[in-house]
Amino acid sequence: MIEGIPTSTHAPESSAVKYSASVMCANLGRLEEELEGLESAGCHELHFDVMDGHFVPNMTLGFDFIRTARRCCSLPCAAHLMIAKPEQYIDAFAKAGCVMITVHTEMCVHAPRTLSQIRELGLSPGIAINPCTPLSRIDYLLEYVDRVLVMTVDPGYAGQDIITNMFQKVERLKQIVVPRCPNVAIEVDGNINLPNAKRLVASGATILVLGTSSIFDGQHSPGESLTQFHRKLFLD
Ligand code: S6P
Ligand code: MG
Repeated sequence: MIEGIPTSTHAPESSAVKYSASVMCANLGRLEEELEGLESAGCHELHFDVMDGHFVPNMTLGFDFIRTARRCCSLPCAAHLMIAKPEQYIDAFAKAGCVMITVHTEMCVHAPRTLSQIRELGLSPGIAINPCTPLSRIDYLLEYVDRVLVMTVDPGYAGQDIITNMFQKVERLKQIVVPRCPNVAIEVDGNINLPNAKRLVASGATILVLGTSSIFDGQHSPGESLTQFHRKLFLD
């Protein structure tokens, strides 16, 4: 572990920025090795993208995969549900071992109820918002969540380019969140490479979802890539 990255067991709360590793971008043939390496390098949590082929045109990770992956390391698991009717699946994701569950505002007809459902299970609720959905859509939900996940690409796939006016969206969100709900984290997801991460952190992002643009490049070990990423983001 490199100096400067707090580990999950060494006061991650003191860190201004947390790293959430997007497991769908990992080399699944080496899952255990990659997740162990990320934990040793000081990664804060695992990010599981769950897609249903309805809300987004792709299908990905489900309960069984999460249950298996979480046994590879002791990092807390966050589910990013890109699915229709998320309220029907909260219990199942809790049972699979997710301690943070984020649902999309575009898919929540009764969002306060769904977010309370997550909270009542003793889990941490989050609300996600698509690039073209206005922030007003989540204004009345801030008191129900621990995090707002700002999609910086249209959800569905890894490896896309950031939608550049998302920098401004994150800045605006910070202006709303900080005076009202200072403990609500701002998470960004999609093409979080080093230059984009620098701008997004400066704009107010506090959780970075790291995928193919940073730690899962298919060449280097994700743990070593995280160490380098952190060093270049904060220490260089
Ligand atoms: C996209 C999904 C994301 C991606 C991640 C990929 O729908 O929610 O979590 O897995 O953003 O990272 P990258 O660096 O390939 O864009
Ligand atoms: Mg995601």
